[in-house]
Amino acid sequence: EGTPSTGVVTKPRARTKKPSMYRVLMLNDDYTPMEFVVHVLERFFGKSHEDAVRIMLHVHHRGVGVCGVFTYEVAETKVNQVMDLARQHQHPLQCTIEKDG
Ligand code: TYC
Repeated sequence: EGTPSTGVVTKPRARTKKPSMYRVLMLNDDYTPMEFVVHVLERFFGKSHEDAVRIMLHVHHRGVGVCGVFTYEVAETKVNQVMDLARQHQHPLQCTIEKDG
């Protein structure tokens, strides 16, 4: 009667939950040069030149766009890197974080 024993013992996996993910959003403004935004997307978000141009134009036309999705600490670091470089160049470029999902 019952399931025949195989002698194989399986250990229940300790439950691990996936970390919450966060979108880094880029906001449009009237002053930051398009080439600067493209450079930021290539340098800090690892985008190809073609993808960087596409995202920049999306933001330019729609007002906001997603640069990438990261864990909170990584997203925060990216935002700080973008804002620091923008400040150094005296561009008003703004970047924010929002929870994914
Ligand atoms: N609107 C800017 C311009 O016309 C370009 C721009 C694109 C600025 C994306 C910010 O996140 C941005 N020079």
